[in-house]
Formats: sequence, structure tokens, C-alpha cells
Amino acid sequence: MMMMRYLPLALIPAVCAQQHTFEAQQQEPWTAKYGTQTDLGYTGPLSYSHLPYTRCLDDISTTFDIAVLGMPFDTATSYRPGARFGPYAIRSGSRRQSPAGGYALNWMTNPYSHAKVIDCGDVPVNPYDNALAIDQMETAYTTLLSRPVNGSASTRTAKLAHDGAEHPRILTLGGDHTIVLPILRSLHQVYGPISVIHFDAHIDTWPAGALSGVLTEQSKVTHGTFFTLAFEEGLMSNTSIHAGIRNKLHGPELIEHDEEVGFELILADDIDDLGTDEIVKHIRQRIGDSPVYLSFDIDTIDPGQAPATGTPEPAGWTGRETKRILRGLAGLNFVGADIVEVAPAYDNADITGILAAGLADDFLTLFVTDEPPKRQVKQKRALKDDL
Ligand SMILES: [Mn+2]
Repeated sequence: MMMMRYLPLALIPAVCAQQHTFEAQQQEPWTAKYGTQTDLGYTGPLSYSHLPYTRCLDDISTTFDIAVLGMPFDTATSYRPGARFGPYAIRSGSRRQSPAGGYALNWMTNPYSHAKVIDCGDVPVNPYDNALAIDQMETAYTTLLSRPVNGSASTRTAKLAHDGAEHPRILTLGGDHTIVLPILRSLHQVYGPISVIHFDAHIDTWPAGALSGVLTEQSKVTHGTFFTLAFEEGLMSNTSIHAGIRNKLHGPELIEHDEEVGFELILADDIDDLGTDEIVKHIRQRIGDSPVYLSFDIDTIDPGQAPATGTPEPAGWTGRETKRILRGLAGLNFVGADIVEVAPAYDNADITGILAAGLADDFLTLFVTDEPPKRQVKQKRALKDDL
């Protein structure tokens, strides 16, 4: 492969012509000379990691184990809007990813080789009526969740749902964080109350109406109140956990409320005292064997590495630290995942979209692996000896 890269172009037709004799005469010139028309990293229609793209809401004939689904909704944000372009930005950031080149050294596996993963496109979310949009997102999620799994031989499936069936897993590309409310409503129909691992700079458990001030039924539903609403609706168990929190509050009473909503708190600063391994242990102990949903707000990451988000907070975790924590969570009973709040209008050189795509690949790997990778790290001393 590397040799071909440096082969003078003029030689390629001659070499190929020798390889293709009778067969070549039966084929069109491109195929005869160059074989398959493959997409390069920077070419082709845009889908997540160059996966097959299907409008799954219409097409009931395409089966899958894992669906990537966009929810371009951003009309319940408190500060900078723009996450409706999140699915586009994450797909664009994934252009150098592909199933063929998906082997991750730190995971020691390729998630695409374990399951049939496809890009199901975007829910055509109404941008003028939030109640309608939220119903559309729930309906779309339930539509895909109800489909039979493809059943690829080596797929690790989530434990059977309380309806006794296996269900596909959906990786959702947001959208502002409000999209989790319709997702939890849909998952509840299948799994009952579930735990949530919530990576975020903010707790997102504000009391209903705390952000909007004026209490109308719709203004309660925002990207900072959705967990409170989900808990009040009985969608979540009381064993959820936040990770990466560092927002300021009106007072400590909001943390009491956060506990009532079912969350334990891991602050961004805790990584300095506990380290990544202890954070992993905390999360695993909290979740146990429960069906668990992974919700990841890109503002978990320091704005220096992920500036393109609606409510950036300084002094967050790095991409590398976060990815290490994620690998430690392999084997938990993940029933779905999302990455939200990517708003590319505020990006520089696509860095947020590229990082979000890399994190999304880790979520896919969490769906198909049974335990954290056991990579042997060369000891410093041994490394020194080699030199
Ligand atoms: Mn959030």
C-alpha cells in the first residue's frame, strides 16, 4: 500500500494491464485499470465514518445492530444556539474514520468488525414548535429501537430488555442536550427506569422553570432541565452519575436537588485527586449491572480543545483523559449513547467536530466490547534500556 503511494503514476496502468488479461477486456476502463471506486477521506457523500447511509425511518428493509442517528434540534438552549448543525459537524469530523481503518490501538479492536453499524440519517426535526420536535424525536427513536437486530455473529448485545427482546443500540448525534428527554421516554418503554452516565460541565438537573423564569408547559423543557423532567416522569433510576462538572450555581441547595434527582457528582477537579482509574471505579460501582444510557455533552472537554459548543466552561478535561475514562467503562450494560451540544459555528479548524467524532467511535466500541482493554504499557525503565 505504501509502495503504491510512491509508484510513479505512469507505471500503474502498465502494471495493472499485465495483471488483468482476459477479464480486463470484459470490463470498463476504470474497473479494468483501477478496480473499485473507493471514497477517500475527503471525498464522497457525508455519512458517519463513511458508513452506508440509509433513511431508516422510511426503509424498514435495512437491518442493523447499531444505528447512528442525527437529531438536529437546538431551540431549547440557554446561551449560544447552533447545535442543529452538530450532526453535520460530527459526520464531517469523522471523515478520516472508516470501518476498514477502524482498528484503535488503545482499544486493541475495531468496533465495526463486531457489529453491523449504519448511518440512519437525521430526524427531520421541526424548528418552529418544540413540543412537535420532541414528539418527532421520540417517535423516530422508538421506530428504530423497535426494529429487529441484524444479529451479526460477534455482536455483544445489551442484556435483554424487560419486554424480553433484543433491541438495536442507537448512537445519537445532537442537537442540544434537550434531545435526551425524548430518548429517555423511548428507552423507558423498552427497558423501564435506567441509570445515566452523564458527562458534562453542567449538572442539567435544574428545577423546571429555573432557566426560563416564566412557567409555561413548554418553557420548562430546556437543555438544563431535562433530567429533572425525566426523573419526575419516572424514566430514570436513582443511581445515575455526573462526570466533569464545573459550572457555577445559585447555591448548594441545587446539589441537594441534584441528589434527589438521582445523581452522584464527579467534579472536573476530582481528576487531579483521584486520577482516571479511581473515577472509573466510582462510575462502575454506582452503575453496577443496571441498563445504562451514556449521555456526553461536548462541553465536558476543555474549551481549548472543544470551543464549538453552546455554553463553554473553562478548565475542563482533555480529550485524552476523557477517552481513557471511557475505555474503563467497557462491559457496563449500555443501552444507548449520545454526543450533544456540538455547535460548529464556533469551531476553529474543525477541532471540536473531529474530537466529537473520535469520542463517538469510543461509544460504538463500548457497545461491542465486554471489558476494558488490557494493554501492556512498557515500563519507563525498559524503554530506557531499549534506547
Ligand atoms: Mn448538557
